[in-house]
This record gives sequence, C-alpha cells and structure tokens, in this order.
Amino acid sequence: MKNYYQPEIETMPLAQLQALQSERLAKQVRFVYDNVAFYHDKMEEAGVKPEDIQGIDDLHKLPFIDKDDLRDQYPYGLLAVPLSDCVRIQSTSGTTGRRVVAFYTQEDIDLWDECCARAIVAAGGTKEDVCHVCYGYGLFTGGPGLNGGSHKVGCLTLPMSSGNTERQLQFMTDLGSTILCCTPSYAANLGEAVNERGIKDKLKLKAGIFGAEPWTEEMRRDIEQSLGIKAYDIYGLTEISGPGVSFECEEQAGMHIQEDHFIAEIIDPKTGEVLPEGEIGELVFTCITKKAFPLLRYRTRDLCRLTRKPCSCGRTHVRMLKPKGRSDDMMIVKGVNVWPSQIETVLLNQGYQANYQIVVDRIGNNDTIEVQVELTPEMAEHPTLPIPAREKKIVSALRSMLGITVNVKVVEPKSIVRSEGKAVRVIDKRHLYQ
Ligand code: DLL
Repeated sequence: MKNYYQPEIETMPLAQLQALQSERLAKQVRFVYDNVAFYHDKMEEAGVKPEDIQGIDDLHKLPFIDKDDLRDQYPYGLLAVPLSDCVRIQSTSGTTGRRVVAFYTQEDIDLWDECCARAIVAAGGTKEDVCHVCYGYGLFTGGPGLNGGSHKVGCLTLPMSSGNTERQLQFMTDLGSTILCCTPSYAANLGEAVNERGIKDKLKLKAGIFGAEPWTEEMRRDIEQSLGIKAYDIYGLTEISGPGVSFECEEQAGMHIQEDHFIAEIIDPKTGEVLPEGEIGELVFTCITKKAFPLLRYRTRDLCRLTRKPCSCGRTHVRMLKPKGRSDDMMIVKGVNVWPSQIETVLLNQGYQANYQIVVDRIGNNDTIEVQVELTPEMAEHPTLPIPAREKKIVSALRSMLGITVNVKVVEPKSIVRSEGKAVRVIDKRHLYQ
C-alpha cells in the first residue's frame, strides 16, 4: 500500500464492489420505505415495493427526488431515524424557500469523516501533516467535513475557518501547514497574498484540496504555481453529506466517487433516462450507508460525465469529470449558492417589477455580483425615495437573503435590454465551466 491509510475498499475489484453496493442498496431501500412516510408513499405511487429492488440493476425502478421534495419536506419529513439519534445538522447556504437541512447520526458523521480522510490521503496526506482548513465552519459542510477527515488521518488540524488572510498566512508560516483546504478562489487569493509579501520560501505547503465551486484547469495551474503545491479537486453537496463524495487522486484526472457509500448515475435531465457511461448528463446519487438523511436517486442538477477507465492510482471507484454546468440556474458566487429567484423575490418584495439583470464577474480572484433593476414607471414619476437610498435598501435585503454583498444599480425604466425570447437574467462573465 502506497499510502499510510487507504482502505482496501477503494481498490476492491469492480464485481465485488458492485455486489457490496447491491446488498447495501436492497437493505437501504427497505429501511427507508419502512421509516420515511414520504418514500413509502412515493414508491407506492410509482408501483415499486422494496422487494423489487434486489440490487443495482433495479435502481432505475425507484422514483427520483429533487430539491423541491427536500424543500417540501423541510425540516423533518425525510428523517429516517428518531431525532434523538441525530447528533448534528448542516445546511446549504440558500435561504428562504431553498434551505436544505441535513441530519447526521454519529455513524453518518463517521462515514463522512472517512470520505474526507480518504480525500486527504489521496492528496498525499499522512499523520505527519499539518492540515490547514480554511473552508467556512458552521452550517456549511466544508470546514467540519475536512476537519473530521484530517483528525481521522491523524494530521495536526488547524481549524482556521475562512477569511482574515493575515492570520491565515501567519499560522501557515509559523506552524508549517503542509496541506491547505479551502475554495479554489480563496486559494488563489492566498497565492496572490503570498507572492505580494514575498514569503513563498517560508511555506511548507505541498498540497491543496479545493472544491465547493467550479474551477478551471487554468486556475489549477495558477494556484499550483503561486503556492508551490499540487492542487486536488474535491466535490460534494450538503444533501449527500458534504465534501468527500468524490475527490481526485495523484492523477488529477477526475474525482473518484466513494462508491461503497454512494451510487452514482448519469441521466438525461429532460427525460430522466439513464445514460451510458461516458455521456454528459445530470448526476444522481443514492446513499446506501447513511442513516439519518439517506437520499435515494437524488438529482444534483450538476452536469458531468463518468468514466470507469482504469486509474493508475489503483482505485477502482468510478471517476466523475469536472462538472460542466448545471441543469438549473444556481450560481456559486463568493462560495455561496445563489438562485436568481432569490434576488427576484427581494426586488418584487420592494415593489419593483421583474425587469432586472444580474451580472457576475471575477476581478482578480474575487467574484463580483451586480444587480441592475429598473424603477417602475410609477416610481420614476412619483419618487418617494432618492436612488442611493433605494439601492442601499436592496443591498441590505439581499445581504440578509444571500449572506453576501451585492452591488445594486437602480436604473431608469426601460433601460435594460428586453429580449425577444426568454429573458436573459444572468450574465456570468467568469466562464467557470469548461
Ligand atoms: O459545496 C460541499 C463542499 C465543501 C464540497 C467543500 C467541496 C469542498 P453545497 O454548499 O451544498 O456543498 O454545494 C454543493 O457545489 O452541487 C456543485 O454544484 C458545487 N460544487 C461542489 N464541489 C464542486 C467542485 C458543498 N469540486 C454544490 N467543482 C454542488 C464544481 C462543485 N462544483
């Protein structure tokens, strides 16, 4: 074994892995059918009984679930164990109408830690490492996930959380951080700060584990150069546990999905038909080991491709290639999930009409987001508030809705270009999906 810690399950022959998945799936479907009224009813509606699901070849018989189901069942509708068996919640960044709260038993936390530990090991981590975690801590899964994984590997863990670049750099140099975990955009910021201060030779960093948002190969090269490290991609989502659902190995050629815990499918987002390996479509996950919040056939809206080509690292788990986009309109801005509908809600609540445009860009390594909204003819004719006061009011409501600062420009009626077909609400100049 090359690494200090790599469970044999990661290199298990495919047939054996699939047999294990089948066994776990059949058990999980029965468990969920018996314990979650929502699934029970949904399976009944689809005419599927737990005994119809004997293994992975039967997976396609189960109905899909999506974010709307999660929203409708908020907060406890999908819980499969008594609340008293849960020890933690985590939540996505979306607020009103979009909040997802995921529950964890101690066993769920253990398996999540395990997945993040595997990611750290795949990036070369051992108990000799100093793992610097500057993903956000709290409801966001980034900090707690990598923190748990780092403990499990036995690294010295620095629970830095995000922000405060000076302090990050000080700890990094004083304590000799060797593995950096954060979003790729923050890694790029840190790289810039390191070079501005001329302290690159004081760093002991060797690897970075970056995810939670799309990033390009160009960005990878920049980060690797500015910090003098190898940069690894990591993927995950709150609904399925958090980071570590998949991660890159030293090949840096797609992220191995932790198939002993999650079954991945690629479907046509329009028809729901399962697509053959290699085709681009929407990624769907089924959790076969989680207990508190075990989603079956959950539609992620992330568009990507899977490959089973053998990987030189020896892992047999399928790889997902970098997501190519989303089948909904969610954007990730400054690390936060943002839906245009949230912005629209704020604007309409303040009496504006749906004549607005959202412009997202990246200046240096920082995302910017601007909302332009037209005054209604009534507002223009009978002004009750000066424009700067209007803008301030929208900025403040958007900050409490999204948790980030948005630049707002209130413009004259009819000054935003009307489109002849679908309104173009979002202009994303970052081109993060390749
Ligand atoms: O972003 C979990 C995470 C934390 C992953 C830290 C990696 C590292 P959510 O906030 O629920 O969870 O957002 C999930 O983020 O559906 C993707 O659209 C996007 N995403 C996550 N990782 C990647 C990645 C966390 N490596 C949503 N590349 C997902 C591209 C990513 N997109």
